[in-house]
Amino acid sequence: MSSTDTIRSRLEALRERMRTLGIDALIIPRADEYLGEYIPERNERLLWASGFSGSAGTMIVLLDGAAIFVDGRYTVQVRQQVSAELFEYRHLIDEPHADWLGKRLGAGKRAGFDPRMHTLSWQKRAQETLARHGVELVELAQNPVDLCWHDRPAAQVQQALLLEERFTGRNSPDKRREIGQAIAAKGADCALVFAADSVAWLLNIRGFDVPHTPLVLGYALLETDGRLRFFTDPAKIPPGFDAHVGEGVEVLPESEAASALAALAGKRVLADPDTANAWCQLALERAGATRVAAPDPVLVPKACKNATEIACMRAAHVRDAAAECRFLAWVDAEVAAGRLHDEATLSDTLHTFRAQDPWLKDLSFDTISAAGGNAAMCHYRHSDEHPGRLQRDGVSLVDSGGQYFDGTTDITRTIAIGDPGPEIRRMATLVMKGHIALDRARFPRGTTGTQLDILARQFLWREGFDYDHGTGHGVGVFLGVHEGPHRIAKAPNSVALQPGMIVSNEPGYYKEGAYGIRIENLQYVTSPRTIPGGERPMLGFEALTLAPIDRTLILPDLLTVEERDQLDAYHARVLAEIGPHLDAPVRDWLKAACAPIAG
Ligand SMILES: [Mn+2]
Repeated sequence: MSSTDTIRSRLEALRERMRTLGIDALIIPRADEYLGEYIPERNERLLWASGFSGSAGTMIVLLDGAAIFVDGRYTVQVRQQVSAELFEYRHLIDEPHADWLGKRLGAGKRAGFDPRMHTLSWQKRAQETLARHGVELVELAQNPVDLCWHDRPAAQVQQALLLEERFTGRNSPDKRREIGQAIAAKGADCALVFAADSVAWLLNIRGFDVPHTPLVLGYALLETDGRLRFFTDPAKIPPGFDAHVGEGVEVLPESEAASALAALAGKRVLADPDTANAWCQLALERAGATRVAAPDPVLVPKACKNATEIACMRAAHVRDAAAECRFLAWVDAEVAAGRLHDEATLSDTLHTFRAQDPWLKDLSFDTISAAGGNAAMCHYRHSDEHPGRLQRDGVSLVDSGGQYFDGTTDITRTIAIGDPGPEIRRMATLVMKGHIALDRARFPRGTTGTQLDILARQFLWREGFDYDHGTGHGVGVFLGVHEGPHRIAKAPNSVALQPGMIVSNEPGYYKEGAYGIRIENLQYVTSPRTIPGGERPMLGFEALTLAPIDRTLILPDLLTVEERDQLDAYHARVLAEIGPHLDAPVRDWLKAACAPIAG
């Protein structure tokens, strides 16, 4: 059976269910009941029903057709993976799917959705939009995909890791007490801690349930006194867990969550409508509990890393940088020898260098290895069958990271292949200037990433250029490579940057069809310091990522003396800290790569 036939028969099976349920449309998002960035294979419902494997998208099954909504990153991919015979392609951002659906169905029709797969905020918005067209949004008790998916993979059951205090710096009872107090301060009796990485932080555990992020899937109810009920598969809980988390933690199967939520009648329960699924919050409402809508109380404390966590991140970054240096030296040598490898070989070779570290658990995301014009696509993923090949006199972009037991890394380097010429060098220098300006920023308490974003873009803006992605995202410690609540971006964000927060610094420039440039380091916010001669203490950044930035891409004349000094000082630090971890040939390469910029 061709894949179009497979999908056609799956759609027919879904339509059969829809008729039984009396619904005219079924909404299937690329999300699962835990609403995280990565989802296990058995929860890839959108992939099963459409063939689309991208990380964002929504499909709608109608009785007489189907549509798939993806954003600009996936307009090419969706046409390759999803049959045009069975689906119409729609733009997720330009044409919000609820509005499209309302128009398409018209008054009196019913659209079904699984409230476990959406946030409460999504549900409220969709309901409002559909109501304008007279369409009813109908909650489904069971997911039609699950009912039709007969060879669905079984759940992975691997025991969780108990992270010792030498990695976390704080025990679980201490964290739970602090968050409990924050919950009480919001006037709530308890909180639904829904995000799996928040639960992982609270309990000092990590798991194997999804690729790239070490999560134990599940969610929790936390009381103001620090008592916690964790709803997950108890088979994942290892011996020693009780002693590890201290008193007051109960592990229950997820099937018990419904009755636990129903028992909260009359209580005030804090929940984050933007991150927790609608199912949990609707269950609270129906039980007669009062929802206190507020951001996940774990987010800010988790984002502000303590001294132990920073020390662990530093250690992981030194080893990761050594692997990156071996890789960069290898690329240089191969290109010099006339061997222009393909994107997949670069990605695999870098993985091999990282995997020499016994503390590597996984990559922190699928490596972006993009040669030539492919790098102009910010979220490019090379194909293993037909990878692009390095092109002489251009650049190659490699964005990658590792999940080590002591830390998470995320680094992008843009590598000159031969002589990239004056245009690429000029654009790389403008990107570099922005990266340096953000790196050396000083700012008072209360400053947000939104306010700092222009530092990284100013040189591009001045010359009439920009890039269409954020400048920096938060990063966890052996946890999510993308975490909030802070970020550095044009979009308004009201969370101030606080000491210990880790954030990426990744300006770029992309010329469609031609080339792409991005320079990314992770850095953390340093404690307030009094500036000699100044009045007020200022926060700043310190780089965690320690790998050379390709100096052959930089036009020294476009740098100020301060910028040159800053780059030279960074490279001197890279050489001093990473050099001792490398053997002779790579160390010699690093010495040359870290030499001061010729003035
Ligand atoms: Mn990043």
